[in-house]
Amino acid sequence: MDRRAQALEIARELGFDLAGVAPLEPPPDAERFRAWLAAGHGEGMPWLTDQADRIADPRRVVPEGRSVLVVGAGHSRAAVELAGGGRIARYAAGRDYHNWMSKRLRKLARRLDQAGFAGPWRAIADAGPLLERSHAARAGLGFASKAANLLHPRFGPWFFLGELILGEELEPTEEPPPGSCGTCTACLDVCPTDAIRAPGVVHAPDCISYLTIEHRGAIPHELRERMGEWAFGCDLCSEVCPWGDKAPDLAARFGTHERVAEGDLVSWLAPDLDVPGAFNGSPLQRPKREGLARNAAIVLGNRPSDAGRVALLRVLRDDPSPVVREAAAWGLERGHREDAGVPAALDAARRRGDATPRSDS
Ligand code: B12
Ligand code: SF4
Ligand code: SF4
Repeated sequence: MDRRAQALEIARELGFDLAGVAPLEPPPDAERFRAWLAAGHGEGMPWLTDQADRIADPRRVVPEGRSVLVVGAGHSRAAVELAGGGRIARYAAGRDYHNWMSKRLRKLARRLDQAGFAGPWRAIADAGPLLERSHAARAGLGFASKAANLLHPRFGPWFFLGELILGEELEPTEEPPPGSCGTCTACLDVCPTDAIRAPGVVHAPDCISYLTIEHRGAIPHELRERMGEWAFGCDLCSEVCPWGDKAPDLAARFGTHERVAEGDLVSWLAPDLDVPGAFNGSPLQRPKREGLARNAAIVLGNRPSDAGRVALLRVLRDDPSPVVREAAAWGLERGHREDAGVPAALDAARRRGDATPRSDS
């Protein structure tokens, strides 16, 4: 067996569904990435701009590196809805894939080391300075799509990526699996915020995934109704993609976190919600308490209920965060304008200055 086949076999033994090799050199889409940043599509994520040179040329990250072993792990499962309403992205329903991926990449490095492959062993899973989809396409894990997601004939868009940088020059994998979007435009048509500006080009500041996970402070008013039921992430452009129709059910792989299985959006509004404790091991920790409560207030406005109204009124009066109080005012205005007690509470909030957008906390 040649060296590349041996390395890929070890990756599959460790439970990765997909594996391939790309050379450690500027990824095919490096210039596209720079143009994307220059056009403001990455606004709000300074870590991308700050590391742009390293991302566009990963030899700056690991000068002794020679190859990138790219792996993929499927996470397809049925849609996830919280009790009482509110949706979260399927990838976030269970255990945090970053931990899953990082642990296995470390194991992979150990196994390759034992098998005599040369380091350095730099593992990357999402947060590292690498244009993952582009290296993954080069390594044969899938093909680029109009939604920007990398698609695979078996998993559609429903798979995560991770990488291990080796010090050994392995023969790159051949071409990506065949496939293309063809004339389909379903993802462009379904995106509620028109964030997919052109095929393959997502304007992150308008993407619900960015707004609900990465964005700090108030969410722009004009995008709130369009968030609909999405309280964390968004799967719409993946759900409509015909390439994902036959993906296997892998719900058991990452499981379902108990706060997702049993909790509801109203519980996200508790002023003393201990997010690291309540969402231990879950990706839902990322927006912190303020972000989760802000998202919940907006979704409860879009999908009104009695329990939501009571919780929003309490938040408007008492919540320590001005961002959350303002989101509660918006939610009440949108979903409960005429309901008993709401106009008076909104008047009082306006007098205090709580019903105007704030991004300062
Ligand atoms: C920043 C980021 C985001 C931002 C910006 C998204 C974006 N489209 O750039 C936000 C917060 C919005 C986001 C959202 C999501 N993300 Co994200 N994100 C990243 C991150 C950290 C960097 C991406 C980046 O550099 N973007 C810059 C652009 C230029 O690069 P790119 O989109 O990767 O480039 C490809 C396309 O643009 C395409 N392309 C460019 N031009 C053109 C033109 C044509 C004609 C075509 C066909 C294609 C094409 O080619 C490139 C290579 O494939 C990566 C991890 C990483 N380190 O790479 C994860 C990553 C891309 N995200 C991922 C996921 C799962 C998501 C969500 C599905 C999560 C969710 N359910 O809420 C959504 C999907 C939104 C979408 N349609 O892209 C996965 C994607 C897996 C896959 N199979 O593709 C990644 C790889 C994380 C991981 N390790 O698994 N994400
Ligand atoms: S994740 Fe949602 S908001 Fe973002 S591009 Fe896809 S459909 Fe649009
Ligand atoms: S929904 Fe259609 S256009 Fe969008 S990524 Fe999937 S195949 Fe391509």
